[in-house]
Amino acid sequence: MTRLSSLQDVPGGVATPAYDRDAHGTGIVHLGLGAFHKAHQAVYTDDALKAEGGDWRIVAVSLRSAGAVEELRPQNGMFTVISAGAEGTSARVIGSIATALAHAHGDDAAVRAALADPATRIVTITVTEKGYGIDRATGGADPSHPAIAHDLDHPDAPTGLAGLLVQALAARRAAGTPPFTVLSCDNLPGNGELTRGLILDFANRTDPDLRDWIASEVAFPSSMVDRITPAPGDDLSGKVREILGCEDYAAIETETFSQWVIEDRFPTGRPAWEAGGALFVEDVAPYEKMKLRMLNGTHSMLAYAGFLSGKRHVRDVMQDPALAALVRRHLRAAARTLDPLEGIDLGAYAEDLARRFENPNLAHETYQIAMDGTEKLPQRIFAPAVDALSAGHDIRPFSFATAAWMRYCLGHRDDGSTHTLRDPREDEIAARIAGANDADAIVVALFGLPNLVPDALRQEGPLRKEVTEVLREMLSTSVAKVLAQEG
Ligand code: CS2
Repeated sequence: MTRLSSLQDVPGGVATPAYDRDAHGTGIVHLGLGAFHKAHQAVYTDDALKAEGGDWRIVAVSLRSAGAVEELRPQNGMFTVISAGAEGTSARVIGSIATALAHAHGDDAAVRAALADPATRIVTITVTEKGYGIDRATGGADPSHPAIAHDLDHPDAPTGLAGLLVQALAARRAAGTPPFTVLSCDNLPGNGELTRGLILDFANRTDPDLRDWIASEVAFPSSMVDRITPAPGDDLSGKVREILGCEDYAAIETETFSQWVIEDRFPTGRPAWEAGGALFVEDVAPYEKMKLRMLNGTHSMLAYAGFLSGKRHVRDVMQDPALAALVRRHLRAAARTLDPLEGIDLGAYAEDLARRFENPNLAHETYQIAMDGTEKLPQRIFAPAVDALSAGHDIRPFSFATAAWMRYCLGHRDDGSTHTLRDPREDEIAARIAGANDADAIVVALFGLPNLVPDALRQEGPLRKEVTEVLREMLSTSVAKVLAQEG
C-alpha cells in the first residue's frame, strides 16, 4: 500500500489543506512535536493559512526522540487528524507543518538556524509540565533538572527548552534580529509568565545584560489549550488505511472539541488563529484556572481512581455509576473554587466535560493521564483544595483525589498487578515510602516531598485527616469498596 506523501493520494471525502502549501514560508518554530501539537496548534494554523495565508508554516522540533520526525518526513510533513465524537468520526489532512527536525538526532544545527531565522516570529511550546525545569518555589530555573543542569554547563550546546531559547535569543540580539514571541501551550497556570520567569532566570545565570534585554523585548503571552488527545493506539493505522486508502504513520486521533484562548501580545505578528476558533483575550488566567481545575483536576482524580479499579479507559470510568458520580462531584467542587467568568456557565461547562469524558469513540487511557502526578497535582488538585479549605467549602473531593494518587504511588493494585509510576520523582517517591506500612506513614512520607504540597494542606487539619482516612480505608478494604461507598 502506498504512503501519504502528496495530496493526490487523498480520497475525495477527506478534507485537505485548502491552500497551496509551497506558496507559504515558515514563521513558527514549534518545540515539542507530539500528538497534542498535531491535534491542536497545527490544526489552528492550517485554518489560519486557509483563511488569510501568510508565511506561517511550522518548523516542528522534537527535542529528544526521533520517532515523530521519522514518521512525518517521508510524508512531506503531512498527517491525518481523525476527530472522534460520540456521533462518529471525520478525517482531515493537515498541511501546516513544513519541516520536522529531531534536535537530539543530528538536527541541532538546523534547529539553531530555524530559531535564528528572521522569518521565525513565534516559538510555540508543548514540552509537558516536566519539560520546563521550573523551580516552583522560586519561579526560576531548577538547577537539579537534568536539561537545565546540562545547559547551564554547556550553554553553546543546549538540549532543553530554556537553554535553546536563551541561546537563540542571544543570537538574535547579537545579529540585530527582532526576538520571536514565546507562546507556551502546556497545562500550567500562567504558562506565559512561568516561561518568562524561567527564561529570565536562566539568562541571568549566564548573561545579566541578555536577561534585561529579554525582559524588555520578548513577549510571553499565556494561553489555555484544550483538546483531549490520546497517545496513538495500535488500531489507528488500520483505521487510517480504511479512511485514506493509503498508509499514514503520522496520523493521530483526537476528540471533536477544541479550544484555544490566547493573550493577544504578538509584537511581530501572528497567524489568524481566530479562523480556527481561537479566542483572543486580555487575560487568560480565569480560563486557564477553570480548565486546569475542572477538566484536568477531574481527569487526574478519575485516572488514579479508575486505573486502580481496573478501568483502562476514561470512557470505562464513565460507565461505572460510582466513579461517574465521583467525577460529577469533583467537577462541582472544582467549579466552586472559581470566580464567575463572563459568558461561561460553569454548570453547563461541567456537563460538557462529563460528556466529553464519556466519548465512546476515544480510547484515552487512565494510565496515560496518571503519569507525572507530581508535576500535575499542584495546579490541578492542591491549589483548588487550598481555596476550598479557606472558603470553608467541602474539601472531600480533593482529599479523595489526593488519597487515590497516594494509593497509586504504591505501585500495585488490589489484584496484585504492578505498575511503574512514570513520574520524574518516582525514585524519590519509592525511597520515601519504602518501609511505610500504614496510611499515616505513607501520608507523612508523601506530604514530606519538598516543594509539592502547600503548607496549608500538609499541616494537621481536615484535609490531612481525610486523606489519611480514605487511604487507610483503601488499604484495609479495597479501592473498589471505597469507590462504592464514596460515589
Ligand atoms: C490530561 C490532559 O494527560 C493529562 O494529564 O489531563 O492531557 C488533557 O487531556 C488535556 O489537557 C485536554 O485538553
